[in-house]
Amino acid sequence: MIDANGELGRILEGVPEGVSGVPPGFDTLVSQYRRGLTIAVVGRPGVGRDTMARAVRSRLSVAALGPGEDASVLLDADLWLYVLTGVPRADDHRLLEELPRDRTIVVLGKADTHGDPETAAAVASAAAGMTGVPVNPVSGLLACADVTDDEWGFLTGLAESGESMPSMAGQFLVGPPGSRERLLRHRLLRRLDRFGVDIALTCLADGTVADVASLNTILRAISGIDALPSRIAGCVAAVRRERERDVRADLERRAAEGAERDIAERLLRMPEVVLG
Ligand SMILES: Nc1nc2c(ncn2[C@@H]2O[C@H](COP(=O)(O)OP(=O)(O)OP(=O)(O)O)[C@@H](O)[C@H]2O)c(=O)[nH]1
Ligand SMILES: [Mg+2]
Repeated sequence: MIDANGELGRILEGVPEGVSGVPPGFDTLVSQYRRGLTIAVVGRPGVGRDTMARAVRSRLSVAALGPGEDASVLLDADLWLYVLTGVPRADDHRLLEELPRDRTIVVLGKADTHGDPETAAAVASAAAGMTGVPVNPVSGLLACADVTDDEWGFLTGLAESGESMPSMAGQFLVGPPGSRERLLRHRLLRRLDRFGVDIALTCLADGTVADVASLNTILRAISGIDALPSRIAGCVAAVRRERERDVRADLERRAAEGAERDIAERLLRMPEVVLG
């Protein structure tokens, strides 16, 4: 632990009082320590990692790296968001074991595909039992659905004509091939999937939503994404410890290399830096 009131702590936290500011050459160390939190979204291929990364970026305003990133960039993340789509398989257990437990959040992604929130919660709870960590059901798709005015107008028309979501999603795809109607139905299925369209039509039919903004609010609430900030907050202390370890390693390297030995050694010698 680095004592926030000691010289190094003050430099890192940007409290110049009592110290002469960031020593020359040490500004990258400080900016590395203070950089925003980055979450790497990981899991088996096809589980919805890209969509989940988009949801975290757009809904939680936290930097999220998707599967397209370089392995080395992913390794630099502060936290890992591990996406399951059911109870964990052998591959999931193996991948999870490689991640630091105190900086990994596990979610049941594509939670909407379980048909109803109770079933998704039951699967998440079974997955939690098998992994030994909490598992939140989250639908990345619904979290960042953002129904457009165009889609809203179309959905309103469907609800007015008494249409509901068929049990087989394919049966929703009616209309002449290439027509606007068929195109919009296709787009809605791709962007909201069966459960999202069902929710939209149900809410329109029973008058729960009066405009597109309230529909988007409901979709976001159902998505489960808003349970993640408290899970992230629960990992912040571990992230801080990891960054402090990085600071120590950087100072030790500088002291060994000699270029900034004096100041690096001084900062390392401070009693506030507890070894180990
Ligand atoms: N219903 C539903 N579908 C989803 C969700 N998230 C992703 N999908 C769909 O799952 C498919 C794969 O999504 P991606 O986000 O690309 O998943 P990925 O893990 O990056 O997969 P690859 O790119 O195939 O490796 C797409 O068709 C998405 O629309 C979700 O929360 N709910
Ligand atoms: Mg993808």
